[in-house]
Amino acid sequence: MHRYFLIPAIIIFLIIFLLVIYSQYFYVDWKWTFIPDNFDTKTETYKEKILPDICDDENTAKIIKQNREISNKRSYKDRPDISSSPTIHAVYFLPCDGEDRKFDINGNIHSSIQSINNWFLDKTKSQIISFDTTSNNLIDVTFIRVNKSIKWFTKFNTLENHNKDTSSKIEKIILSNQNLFNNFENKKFIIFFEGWEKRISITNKVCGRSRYNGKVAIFYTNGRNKKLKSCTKDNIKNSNIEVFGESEQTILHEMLHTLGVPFKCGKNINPEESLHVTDSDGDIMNKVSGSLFLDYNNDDYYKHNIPNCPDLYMSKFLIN
Ligand SMILES: [Ca+2]
Ligand SMILES: [Ca+2]
Ligand SMILES: [Zn+2]
Repeated sequence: MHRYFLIPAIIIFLIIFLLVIYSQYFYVDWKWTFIPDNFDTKTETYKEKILPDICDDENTAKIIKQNREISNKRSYKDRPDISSSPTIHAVYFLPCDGEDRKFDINGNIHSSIQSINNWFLDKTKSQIISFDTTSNNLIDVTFIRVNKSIKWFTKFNTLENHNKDTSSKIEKIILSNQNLFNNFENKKFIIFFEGWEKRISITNKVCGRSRYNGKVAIFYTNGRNKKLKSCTKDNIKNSNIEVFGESEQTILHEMLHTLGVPFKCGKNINPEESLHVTDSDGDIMNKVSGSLFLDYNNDDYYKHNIPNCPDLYMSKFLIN
């Protein structure tokens, strides 16, 4: 080949090669196709986001009440309990700058939890999860808004260790406000947080979080911007009682983790992290939260007949 052709060809090849390297490794943002909420598409500039006065990211976390959010259907603390037996209590939890989508009073949380128990009864034939309810049989949801912004909940700081992620911050606020709840020792919590989990990597999309055998499970009801309202396709906003959708699968999966499910003594526990079962990806406790089975083959956590191994069937948080 003639060298007057070869030299430009090599140069062009090198330029393309460098551009590809640059876009892959240095300018990662190009992978995001969505437009941030505060981006003005007309002027093509970022509007500075002004935080409401109630926000205070500097001082200690506090629960705040605003007159305009008060409604006689809404409760800022746990309503009187019907019994003192163990229950899971629901909380609608908002950062100071989160939009109030009224999930606590418009029936969204209630119907989501109803559909979880419909599914649970269908799988067990005899049991449901014991939720804290009101005297007229609605899910008792507590409304909590805190003085911390979504930025505070999700800020990335390399100096912060893993314990300071979004979910740990939420958990800490719940645990340090025990006075809001009756019968606290016998309760676990499902939090519907109007925000999202801090992203650890580009591939990591967290829809729910919980502490194994802990007190608090969290479901993230919002996304980074308007086009990405939730990390699940069927945000609870559109749910109805008949649908056991992706959101409900995540919510149930996280709540079961707080009940210690799956147990380490199960037959098909993932040996790497021992938090999920591996025998079927249709299993609710598979790492992808399936929707078909509550313990596929009954050999891990429900009615498994393994000697000296706990069984969800015997949990105090279930009602026969
Ligand atoms: Ca209650
Ligand atoms: Ca199984
Ligand atoms: Zn899990």
